[in-house]
Formats: sequence, C-alpha cells, structure tokens
Amino acid sequence: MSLTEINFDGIVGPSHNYAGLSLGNIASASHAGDPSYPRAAALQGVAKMRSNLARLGVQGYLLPLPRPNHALAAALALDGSEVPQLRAAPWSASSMWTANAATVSPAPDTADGRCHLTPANLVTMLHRAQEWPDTQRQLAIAFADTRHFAIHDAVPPSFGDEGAANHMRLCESHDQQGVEVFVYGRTGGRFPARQHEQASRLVARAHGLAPERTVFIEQNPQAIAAGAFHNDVVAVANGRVLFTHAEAFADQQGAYDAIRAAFPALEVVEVPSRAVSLEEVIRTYLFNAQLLTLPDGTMALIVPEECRESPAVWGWVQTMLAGNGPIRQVIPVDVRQSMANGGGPACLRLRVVCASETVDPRFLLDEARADLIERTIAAHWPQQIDPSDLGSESLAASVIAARLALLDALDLAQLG
Ligand code: SUG
Repeated sequence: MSLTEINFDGIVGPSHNYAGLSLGNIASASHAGDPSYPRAAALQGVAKMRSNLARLGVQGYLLPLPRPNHALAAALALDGSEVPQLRAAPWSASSMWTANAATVSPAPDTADGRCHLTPANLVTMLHRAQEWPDTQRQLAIAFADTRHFAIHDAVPPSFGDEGAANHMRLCESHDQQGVEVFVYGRTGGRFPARQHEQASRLVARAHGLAPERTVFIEQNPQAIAAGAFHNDVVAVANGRVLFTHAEAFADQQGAYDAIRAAFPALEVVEVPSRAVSLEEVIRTYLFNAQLLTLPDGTMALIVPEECRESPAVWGWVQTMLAGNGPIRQVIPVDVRQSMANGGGPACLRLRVVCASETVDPRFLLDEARADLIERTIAAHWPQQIDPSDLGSESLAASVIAARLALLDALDLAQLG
C-alpha cells in the first residue's frame, strides 16, 4: 500500500453566513452583516475540489456539521434578548475550514506506525469550540481502520488548539519520515493567540513523535496583531519547501535554523516585506495556499483569485516563477465566499497522508460524486442568508433538510 497525501476539503454548509464572529480575523470583521451566498460558496468549494482531483488523481471531503446546533443554543439560554453574535454562534458553518479540524501526524512519523489525528478544540472562539465532538465522530467513520489510524480526544480546554493551521511537515516525500513543525502564539497581544504552546507539545506527545524530528516555533506577535491568527496565513510547507513571509515567526532566522537542524534539506522560499507587506499578505492570503506536489514531481501553488488582483503579490509571483525555484506554477482559484470570512484555499482542506484504500470510500471524491454533490447543493442550499435571518424557524428547517439531503446522497445518513 502506498502512502499519498490526500486533501480533505470541507464542503461549505448550508448555513454559511457573515456574522463577524472571529475577533482578530480582519475579513470576518469587515464582512460582518453582509448577505452571504451559501449555494455559490459551496459550489466554489466543489469546483476547487474538482480541479485538484484532475491535478492529483485523489481528493477527499468532510461533510458540514449539524446546524443550527440546538444543544449550544439551549446552553446559551438564547431568548432573543442576547447580542446578535451569540445568536449566530449555533449557526456557524465554520467547520468548512478543515485545516482547523485536526492535527495529523502521518504513520512514518509516529512511534506506533499509525496515522494519528487529534481534533482541534478551537476553544478560543465560541462558534468554533462547538465543532470538535462532531468532527471527531466524522473522523472516526472516515478513518475507522484502527490498524492504520488513531483518533484522539481534543486537547483539554484552556490550552487552545487550532489543528493543522498551526502545524507544518517537511519531508523528502510524503511517504517518508518527516519533521513536524508546531507554531504557537503567545497571549497578551491585540488579538487572541489561538494556538497555545502547551497544546502543541501535548499533541506531539500524544502522537508519539520523536523529539529530534519535532520543532516548536513561536509565531510573530506582530503577524497575529495584523490579523494572521493562524500560521497558515503567513507560511505553508510541502516536501522540502517552506514558503513563508519574512515576518511569519518571532525569530525568523532562529526558526529556519531550528527546522534545518532537524531537516537539513530544507529549502526556504521567503517573501520579503519590501516586496509584499504583512498587510497585503493578509488581505490576499498569498500563503493560505495549497502547495502541491504534482505527479511529475514539480510543485504548484493554488492561491486565491485575490492574489492575481494585487500588483504587489502578482508582481512577486512573476519574479519568483522566472527564477529557478521549486514552485513551478501558481494557479488562482475563486473561493471568494470563504475568503470573506477569512478562509482561503488552504483553510478549506485537511491534509492526511495515508493509503487511499484505508479511507472509507464515502469520503473520497470522483467525478460521479462531484456531480452528485453539486446537484444536491444546487437543489437544496439556500441562495442567500442575511445575518438577521439567523434564528428563524423556516431557515433552520431548510438548513437541516439541505444537509440531510447531502448525507443521504452520499450514503452517510449515520452522521445525521
Ligand atoms: O476561525 N473564520 C475562520 C477562518 C478560519 C481560517 N482557517 C485557517 N486559517 N486555517 C476563523 O476565524 C468566521 C466566522 C464568522 O465570522 O461568522 C470564521 O470563523
């Protein structure tokens, strides 16, 4: 059985909305109150999956979680007198950003030779903290074969864990032993640092990672203050390559040295601040990109369309492509509905290195399933949601029915 990297994209749920719930997430704050377009959002996501399926020959997905979450609504004692953000939390479709679903350590890296997954507790944000028990339930079905996978409980609360968004892996090839890099923030800045060092260390211990192949790095507090609440907004790794902004880490050179000590073959592709400022990086999500190894061994970077519209970013991209670096193609995709809530192409996927035949096939995309998913979305997803609709009984009924229609179509009614 050969191990490959499979991207599991989050299908955008039918309650996708802009309620401005994420403090420190500039896009979420600036789109608060806007109407959202769940059908268009979900179709954008399927189009991205389709193009990556054609490129890589393999693509997975995870299903939207049950919304509105009646248990959370009851726990919050909602009676109409609360602030709108509280009312919106049980409706959040935030599980679409599966980079925050879990931290994944592939089998070659772990002591027991299984692929380990720890769902992220996401405790810093109320609307995200409700995700992990349902995410865990879904992971336990998709990766049910305990000979190959180990699914953990989330890190206990008070230690914030944001999953793969704050985790990178370097390796000669995906199926070989790699070096795992955990990137945490320090609290006390303008915005919450959502990934805590002790959460990262706990996950590394639980996964049975070898200390000499594990690196812990601090995020640059200025990047968090500028809106890079997750490391994957300022850096992404694949194979031997670390693609990063020059201001991603608290001690940039120290970070490179620490990674190189564990992984001497490291190739850094750094974007200097004079070429693209931190603010422009956060506006365009240049680094919230999928850095993919194509079947011919070269690398492609899947970036949001917003990158092409930025003269600074696109200028840097052209210069980079004209050089002889490891990234040979840069491909824009339209995920604007997700971007308006602070989620780019990389937020929308969880990378799992495993043998595809060990995954429950109901979570793997092929052309027929892509057609089926698209048809179900087109028939059932609401066209538009205004934040003032959240709480309405009729919207709740249509959101619930839409999700159940998708579960039925994919033979996953057990998730209902
Ligand atoms: O947690 N947005 C998400 C975006 C997550 C991006 N993920 C990664 N970078 N990997 C978040 O901030 C917005 C929800 C709202 O405002 O309704 C939100 O949750």
